[in-house]
Amino acid sequence: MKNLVILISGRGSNMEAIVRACAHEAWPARIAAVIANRPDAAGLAFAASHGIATAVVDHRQYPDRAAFDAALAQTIDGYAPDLVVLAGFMRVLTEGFVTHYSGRMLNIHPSLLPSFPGLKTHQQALDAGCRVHGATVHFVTPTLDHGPIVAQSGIPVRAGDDAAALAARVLKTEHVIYPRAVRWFVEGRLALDGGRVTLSPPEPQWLFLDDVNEAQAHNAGEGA
Ligand code: NHR
Ligand code: GAR
Repeated sequence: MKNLVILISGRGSNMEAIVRACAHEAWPARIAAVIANRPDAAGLAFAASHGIATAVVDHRQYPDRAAFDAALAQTIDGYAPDLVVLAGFMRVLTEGFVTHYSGRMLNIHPSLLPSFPGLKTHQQALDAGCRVHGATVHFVTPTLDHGPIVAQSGIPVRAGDDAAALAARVLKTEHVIYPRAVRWFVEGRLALDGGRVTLSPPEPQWLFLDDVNEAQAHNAGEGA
């Protein structure tokens, strides 16, 4: 049984997708805690209502990033995690913190890395005239949004899309690839080799949500 600790900053829909998949697919894992850096993070209520321990480490209560990260690590380590999952977590983490969780911390970033690290990724993709956009699950390394890639999802960019439309379409794919990637970790199927990830036994580490798939989902009554 592996212990997972999930860090959120807001809505927590990726956390929710992971909690549901863990329960429905009976992973050999438990969500030991959901921790937020904001007391008003909406996802905390979902976690609490599912009987999951919650905690808040408010970054505004600490003089600097190092002090915040030390307090956060102490709270996380109280739950003895095998894996730390960043799910819409919005604070950049110090090198010391990241090193402590080396090889056992995942993030989902809303772009096709290595394009568009950082913030406002959907607007960045529009401004660059991208025709394909997406999301990336990666191991967290000290360099922001640069860690080894575990899974990626793609979506088409359509005429008339704005950042909100792209964010919504990408988010649907995040809810598929992130639980899948966390499950691979839980099952002990991920190995790190020279900055690259191998999955064994292999299966596709990508998802493309194109018009055909969306039409099929819609016809099946699952469309938004
Ligand atoms: N920390 C390290 N060291 N490495 C990574 O790869 C990290 C990380 C911390 C968070 C998530 C990341 C994303 O997926 C993540 C990956 C926040 C910012 C940011 O600039 C950037 C990237 C990510 C998360 N945050 C501002 C800050 O000053 C605050 C923004 C806000 O509060 O809204 O920390 O995109
Ligand atoms: C997701 O799209 C995630 O990829 C992104 O924020 C959203 C969080 O949604 N993450 C970042 O931008 C990290 N900087 P959620 O709280 O509903 O999971």
